[in-house]
Amino acid sequence: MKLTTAGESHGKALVAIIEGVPAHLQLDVEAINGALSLRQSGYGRGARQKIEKDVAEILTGVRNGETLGSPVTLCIYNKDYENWKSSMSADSCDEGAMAKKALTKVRPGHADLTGMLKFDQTDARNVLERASARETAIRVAACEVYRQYLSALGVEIGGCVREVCGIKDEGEYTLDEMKKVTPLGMLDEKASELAQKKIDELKKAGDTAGGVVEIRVRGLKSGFGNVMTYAEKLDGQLTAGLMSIQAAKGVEIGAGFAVAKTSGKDIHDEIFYDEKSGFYRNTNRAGGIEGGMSNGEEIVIRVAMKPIPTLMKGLQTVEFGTKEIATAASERSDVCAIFAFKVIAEGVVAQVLADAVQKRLGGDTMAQVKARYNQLP
Ligand code: EPS
Repeated sequence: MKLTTAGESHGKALVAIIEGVPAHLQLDVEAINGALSLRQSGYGRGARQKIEKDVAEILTGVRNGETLGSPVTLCIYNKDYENWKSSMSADSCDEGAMAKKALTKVRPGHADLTGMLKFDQTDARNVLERASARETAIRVAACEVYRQYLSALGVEIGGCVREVCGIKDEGEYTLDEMKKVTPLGMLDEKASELAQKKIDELKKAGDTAGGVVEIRVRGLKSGFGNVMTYAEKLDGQLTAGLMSIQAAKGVEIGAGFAVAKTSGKDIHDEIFYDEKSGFYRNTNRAGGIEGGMSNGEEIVIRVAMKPIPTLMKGLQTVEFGTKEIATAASERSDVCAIFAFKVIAEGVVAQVLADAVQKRLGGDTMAQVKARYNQLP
């Protein structure tokens, strides 16, 4: 299933096309819009979310609530476009309005400078409009289609926030507990309170915060992904998918970097068998993936998000035209978008796994996919 997204942050709309969705997947549009409103929420979000109320419109590929097997097109109209028409219109922009919105004091950590050099631009707006995490609105909508595909097979995804700017939640939680919605996505109340205070302090200082999210998947049978070809390894695909999220800087699967701190005896999950459960393990340090394939245990992934690079109190930089020392541009920004990051990461995990399932099983209809899935051990 191939996903393409398009759209500028302050352009008319964001669009996604998904090819290869089997026919007869019942699409729950309310759930798509529920995921969109979750993505807009969370402590530390900025003023743009007060303007937008993201709602997805299905343009193609669905009839009477069911997919047809044709490309599915989703669209979210940007309400803010009304305020940006004169500088963002596809045909005739006003030169003065474009100059007013131009960004040349390139932001460290953002795509501004490298993008301008790559695409031969003198205004970073021509890069940042696409680099912006606004793109994740339509990605979340599209990923909800993949999530509903997995859900039809009994595969569930949940997540929580594990860290914000050094404040950690190290509690042990089940996937069901992770479904609880909290202000910051952190489940430990004390840690969440501390993190919210930290966000308030950073806001006052014109600064931003990142964090770590944990994503879990329950119910995926073993054998998805492929040990035989490096490109099809499931951990590789998950990592690539998650690293494509704006601001992602690191991915750990299972014990992750901790594997380097101990010996093989303490890190590998011993294998057991009984008649009722078949093969099983009592530990899951592999995070549900061995040899690049799902092993039937819960998939456990952590992703690190860097602090958003648009700081209200800008860092030192160079003005693109004059090459003089400057303070980086400070556009309206979120202080911390870790809750949104969690929602997006869950969606991306759904996308990668649904793709792996469809690739292995094939099928033109959901009935065929389900029958093939149910036959697997
Ligand atoms: C975002 C919308 C953007 C930013 C943010 C994510 O809106 P605007 O640029 O109009 O304020 O709030 O994007 C960034 C953090 C960024 O660096 O571009 C959204 O809808 O998620």
